[in-house]
Amino acid sequence: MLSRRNFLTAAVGVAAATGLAACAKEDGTSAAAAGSGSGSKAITLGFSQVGSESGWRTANSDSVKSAAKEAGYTLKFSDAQQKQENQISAIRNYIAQKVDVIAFSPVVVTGWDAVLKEAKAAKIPVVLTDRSVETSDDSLYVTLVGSDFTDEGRRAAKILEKVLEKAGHKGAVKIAQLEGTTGAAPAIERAKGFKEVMEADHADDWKVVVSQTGDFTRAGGKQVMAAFLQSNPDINVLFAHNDDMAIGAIQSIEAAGKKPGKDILIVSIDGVKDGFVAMSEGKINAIVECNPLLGPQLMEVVKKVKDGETVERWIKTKESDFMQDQAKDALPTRKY
Ligand code: GYE
Repeated sequence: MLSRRNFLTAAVGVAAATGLAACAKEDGTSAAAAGSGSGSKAITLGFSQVGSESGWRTANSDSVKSAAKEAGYTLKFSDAQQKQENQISAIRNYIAQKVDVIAFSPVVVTGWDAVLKEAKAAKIPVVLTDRSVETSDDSLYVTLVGSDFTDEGRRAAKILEKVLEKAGHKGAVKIAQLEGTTGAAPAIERAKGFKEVMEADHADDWKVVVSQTGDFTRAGGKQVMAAFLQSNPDINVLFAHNDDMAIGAIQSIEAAGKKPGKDILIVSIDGVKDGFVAMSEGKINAIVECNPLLGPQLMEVVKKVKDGETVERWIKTKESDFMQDQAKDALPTRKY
């Protein structure tokens, strides 16, 4: 498997973009005219969304829809309800409808080669947003617009160091991990980045004692945390791969008579409004931001791709980290 880092250095984007230039010519739209708004054919973008599993996803869908509107594109949008087969059929539909560009946020990393080959054969360029895929042929997609999830995992471990210090925590750190959707890039990579820092710097005192998927949902987080607390009542840290699972877990922690943010220190990822609310109430200790507002960047890339321009292989999102004492000030400025 090629890591995301290797993707960066891969020169395949150039090859893919060359293919796209031909595609732009074939539909009779000149690069200069495409999407310029001066009576030219507007861009039709087919977008297959993962689902509506989290606050992050809602903000991401809204961002894609409003940015497409703003750019004057025709957007065909479908929600796959976290099912790969639904995404594959949505992509096949977009191919049949001969959209100009297909964008999608792949629910899991594997199993895309066949449908991506169909898109390539139809000369429809594919842009990944948010999540990456593993593929045997790097020319099957042009670029990824999204975050560095491995780094988010590392940042979560680093911020946990601060949280433990602030709490004056002594002794063993017994971590419960709520993983995202099994096989999804953010679940794999966040776990990997966290583990990397843990093994390098805290091999003696930190241990992930339980780890299971909560599928990035509140209901999943709540249910799995309840089971964790039964099997491992001595857990003192929760690392949740997203805010929604942390919020679900908080309900189970409280139901078990414990104080979230005190008896169990909580670090999560995303930075959605409800996460900030929980943080300002002292229930989440720190959040690593993952920015869902990818719409405007995506529309820019789609235009370039349609025009046959070369784009970077991975267009990374910029994000920050937040500790509890910053939550109240930051809350009114959160856009999602
Ligand atoms: O963290 C989670 C969502 O892929 C980055 O998916 C995204 C993740 C996000 O369901 O809340």
